[in-house]
Amino acid sequence: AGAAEGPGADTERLWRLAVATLDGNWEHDHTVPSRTLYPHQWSWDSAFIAVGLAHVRPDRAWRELESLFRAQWADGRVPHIVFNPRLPVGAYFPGPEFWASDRADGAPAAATSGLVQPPVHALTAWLAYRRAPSDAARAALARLYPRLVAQQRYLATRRDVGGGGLACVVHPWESGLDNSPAWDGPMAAVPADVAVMRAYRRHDTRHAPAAHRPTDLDYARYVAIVAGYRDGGYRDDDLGRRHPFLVECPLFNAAAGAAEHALARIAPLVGADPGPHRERAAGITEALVRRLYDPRTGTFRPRDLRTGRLVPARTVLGLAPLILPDLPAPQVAAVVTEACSARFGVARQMDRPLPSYDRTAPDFEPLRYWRGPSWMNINWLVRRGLLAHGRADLADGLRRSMLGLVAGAGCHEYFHPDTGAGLGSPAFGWTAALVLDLLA
Ligand code: 9WN
Repeated sequence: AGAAEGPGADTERLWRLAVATLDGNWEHDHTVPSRTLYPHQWSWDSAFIAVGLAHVRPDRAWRELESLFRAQWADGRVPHIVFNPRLPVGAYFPGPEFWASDRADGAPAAATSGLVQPPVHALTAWLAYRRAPSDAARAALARLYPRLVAQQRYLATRRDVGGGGLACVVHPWESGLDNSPAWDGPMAAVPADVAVMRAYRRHDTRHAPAAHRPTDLDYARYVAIVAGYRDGGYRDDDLGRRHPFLVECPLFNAAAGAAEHALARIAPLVGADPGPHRERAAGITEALVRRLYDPRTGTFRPRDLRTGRLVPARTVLGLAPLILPDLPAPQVAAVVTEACSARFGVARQMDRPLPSYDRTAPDFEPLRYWRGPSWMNINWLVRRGLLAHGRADLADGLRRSMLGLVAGAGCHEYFHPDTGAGLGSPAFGWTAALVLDLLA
């Protein structure tokens, strides 16, 4: 699309569309991912959105992050949803009454979920600051710093269920890639009753076709896992013995590693010592390679802690370790090979967008959410990884592909991986934000 050619009418049009989308989704102190599908505040959405806001409304970038971190729990966890009390019951399922955070120890005053999402916040806070440095931005960074450190500490201590130096996710929602084929194996072991699920009313399928969303069986399991965790007070002790879903995810842990690298950059600005962050970053990279890299296939894959095995599915999660600047050369080469293979098709000149799943797999589903469609946040992370490892040529191909998607379909939530057609929410926060970052 013309937007890829640099400044011009199309660039101007995309810029205005993205700014209008972010403005339309702004809600008193945060940005909703989507007015229809996700009308509350989501954790990693806010992180990506802050990057885009830094280009146009820097004060809002800090309000976005600070409102999220105000809902941080006493143990350091940053909840994946902060509920807006102004919305009616039923605005989203599962809503605050289901999560019942008010009955859990250490929960904040606001109603929240009890799960987390990939910790991309330190990275995006750093990028937002670099984009628009000011005294106010530095003061916001100084307020956020101890909270970002606490977020990392929670993951490194309470969530290292495997004991090998990586954090585990306790629910597919925590991965951010809810129904990725990566979770099929671990999810199959979760007992769930679809009939019980049907007693609830799903909210998502009122706003998007059911064929583009997770299935009822997925939802039955999502709800069952939350119910168990909630009934245990969202406590993390003894998870290995009692929790049905425990997985070490390469994207989640790459985000945690990138967070330590970012904190090492932030620390001197706020009068803190970067040394411990550098050490922890190195530890995470080493653990990722040791625990999640499979030399036989040359891929990073999630480890199911219940079986001890790496999951077989080759998903876009496996490309995420590229965001680690200290990823060793053999693993960089392997991930680039995987990215450029027929499975994912990254190239200088891309003929189709980057899919969320191996497009050669027999169960590749081009319409169903994280089982095939292309997503802007993942594209953005992979692009950053390619830039970090000297592959500006491939990063540029990805950038043009991303801009082409939005030029053709608008700020959709996800895109058909063959046709580029827009799917899910048509006015999606992080798509708008990350397009601004590409255009700036
Ligand atoms: C559950 C908000 C969120 C994203 C996730 C995406 C989707 C929620 C849902 O929407 O998840 O958290 O209801 O499907 O999978 O990555 O943060 O945009």
